[in-house]
Amino acid sequence: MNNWDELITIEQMEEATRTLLENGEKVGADSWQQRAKNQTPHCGFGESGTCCRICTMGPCRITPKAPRGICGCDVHGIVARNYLRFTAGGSATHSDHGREICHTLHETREGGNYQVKDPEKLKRIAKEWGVETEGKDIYDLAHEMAELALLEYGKPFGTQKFIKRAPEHTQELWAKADIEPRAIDREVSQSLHMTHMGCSSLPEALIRHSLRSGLSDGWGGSMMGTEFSDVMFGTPKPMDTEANIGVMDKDMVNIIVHGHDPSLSEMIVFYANDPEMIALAKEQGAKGINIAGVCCTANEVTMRHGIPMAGNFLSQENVVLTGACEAIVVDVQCIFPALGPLSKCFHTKFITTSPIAQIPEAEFIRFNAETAGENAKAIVKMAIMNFKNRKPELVNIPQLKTKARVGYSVEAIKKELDGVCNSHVDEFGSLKPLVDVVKSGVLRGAVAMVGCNNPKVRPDTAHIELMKKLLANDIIVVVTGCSAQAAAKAGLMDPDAAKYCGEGLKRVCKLVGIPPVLHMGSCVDISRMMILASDVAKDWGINISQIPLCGCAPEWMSEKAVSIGNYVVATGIDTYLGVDPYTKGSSEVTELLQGENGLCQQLVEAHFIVDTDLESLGDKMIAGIEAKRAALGI
Ligand code: BF8
Ligand code: SF4
Repeated sequence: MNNWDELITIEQMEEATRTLLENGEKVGADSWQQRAKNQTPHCGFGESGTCCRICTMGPCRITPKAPRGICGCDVHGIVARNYLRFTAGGSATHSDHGREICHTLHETREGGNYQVKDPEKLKRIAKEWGVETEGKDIYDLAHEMAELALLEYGKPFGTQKFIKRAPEHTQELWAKADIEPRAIDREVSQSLHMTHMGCSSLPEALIRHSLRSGLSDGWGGSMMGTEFSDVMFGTPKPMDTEANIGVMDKDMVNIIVHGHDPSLSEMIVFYANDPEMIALAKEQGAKGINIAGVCCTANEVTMRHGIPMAGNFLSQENVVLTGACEAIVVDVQCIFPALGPLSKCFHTKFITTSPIAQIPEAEFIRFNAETAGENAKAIVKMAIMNFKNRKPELVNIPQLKTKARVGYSVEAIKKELDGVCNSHVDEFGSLKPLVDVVKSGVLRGAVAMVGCNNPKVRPDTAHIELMKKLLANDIIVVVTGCSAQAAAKAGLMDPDAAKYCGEGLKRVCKLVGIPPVLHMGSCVDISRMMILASDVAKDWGINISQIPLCGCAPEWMSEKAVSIGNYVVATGIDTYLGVDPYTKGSSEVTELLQGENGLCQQLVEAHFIVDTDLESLGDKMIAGIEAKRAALGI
């Protein structure tokens, strides 16, 4: 058993994975570890961004002998076009998730499958948007707001409503740079238009639009996804839970929820607690029903219900390899197609639920708002009835488990601080105490650590090692996505982990009663981080770019992560990447994105820093934070 006082090490996690892979070998299962080997080395043109297949005169690949594509596009145009397309893929994906949430909001009914759980938050947003709330039925208001929110996707004129939340200076920068996000679908469509054969090949124009497309995600689609999820499912508050593969239970029916959209997982969680379902599970010989999550779905349900986190992106196969997973239920994004054939090697039911993510060798149960209750019940029942099909000789649940305190929405962070300092600025308290401890140097600054796993980086190592280094240097870490789960799996979300921190951070954690790594949610919830940064800047009276703060995605892999990177930089926050965004083939594009005086820096006062060396990435972050402090004279 793990000793709670110790962090779980990467080696322990790798050893657990090794035993799981052995389990897989017994039944002929494939694994990402093997497939990554088969795919190595990767295509050098793809990795440097210098292959264009936008039209069928190509594909054109740029070499010293062939410096231009057939149409005459040079390497810089090709790399920049690829970068914008990559960004647009991410903006579309996050924002479409947000759109689904807005549709679900439109389906809320008194006593229905979906309800308004945080009416105060809905009213606050309505006021912000200039919508009358007085005397209105809360569901009428929800439907009106849902329609307005859906219009944010395609309105013919104007810009995203939520950009008004940014400090004035930031808004001015966006206006001056002509990157204020307009309708979300417009920014995504324009990205495809600009990169169509025979349109833009000017790198500055393509990168500038990448920032705009990213902003339509972070301050548009993602922010609506977060805010209206809170309205329907509740705004997260601190609560205790557990993490790592040992949260699966050999005596229970294990249902794993995986994907991103909380509309599905909320319902599954609800029916897993239904006495009728629990009784059925007992009839089938199980002690009960155990729900655990993988990827951002895990983050959504852990933040609001304290559901344990079984793992992150590169541990999604591990949950099936335990031989104790009755069902893995997925909605959208980051789902390995490998789960189809893998689940067939075990008794696991692999259930897809969204027309957006349809996968071979899965059972498809179409989930929609009107029938959500029935759908969820059918899925839970299917898992229960599958318990008897387990093969006991294949059950192997590695006993790795940590404690984690989660649930740090911006509202919750303010409340926690207020509990200590009684500064009562608005109904939630204020960020002033946080500003004061940063000013005084008790905390040196903060890092927002986000993003995925990627086989190009030893899984979770970059997240965990960088966090440890930052914490030791009195830098507080806020996390989302798979980075959050990496932290939780290691034990860094246990409030006791404060003892690994520098003296200043240790004191703050003890005083406020928080862990040194704060779980802020899923990847769409990086919008929470944007609000936090904005509010800190306002409370401090400085610009976002002056705060001793940076973003970091050390193991990122997806298009969504690039979209995020664009809006975090566009918000004025330097962003450190541990994996290259396929731009190294162009010195010009590299300079525009990463130059200390490049285009991004000039337009939005922040830029990207790419370094695949872990130590040096960490050193650069710390140096960056110290430089911001020095510039402020603190
Ligand atoms: O949206 S961090 S692997 S799960 S893309 Fe995916 Fe990356 Fe995980 Fe969530 Ni985000
Ligand atoms: Fe080649 Fe130009 Fe066509 Fe791209 S758009 S494939 S560079 S001809």
